Amino acid sequence: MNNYFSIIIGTCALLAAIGAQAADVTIMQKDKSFVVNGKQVEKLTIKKGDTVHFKNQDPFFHNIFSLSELKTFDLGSYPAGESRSVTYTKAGKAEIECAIHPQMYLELEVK
Ligand SMILES: [Cu+2]
Repeated sequence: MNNYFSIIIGTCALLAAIGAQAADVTIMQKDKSFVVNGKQVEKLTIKKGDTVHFKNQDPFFHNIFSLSELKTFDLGSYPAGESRSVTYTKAGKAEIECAIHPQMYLELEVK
């Protein structure tokens, strides 16, 4: 009986550990720049499995795309208040850009 409970507890601990690894990272699009925790950023490091949410906080449209080999995507253009998300499942480096504002540029490192 003890072993049975050990297996259950062990499985729960393992699931909790897997769940804790993947996080949600919110990047604001504000004043035509990328902002994390109130600070303008041009570089950001996240963990493998993390989901990045790009939230438009400007009163105009933003776009999000990346041509990086790590993960190529174009999440389209979207208005104020909306957000788009992307999950990184592999480690590496990616460049994130906005097709509407060429000055918006973010170097993402996935560890
Ligand atoms: Cu933009």
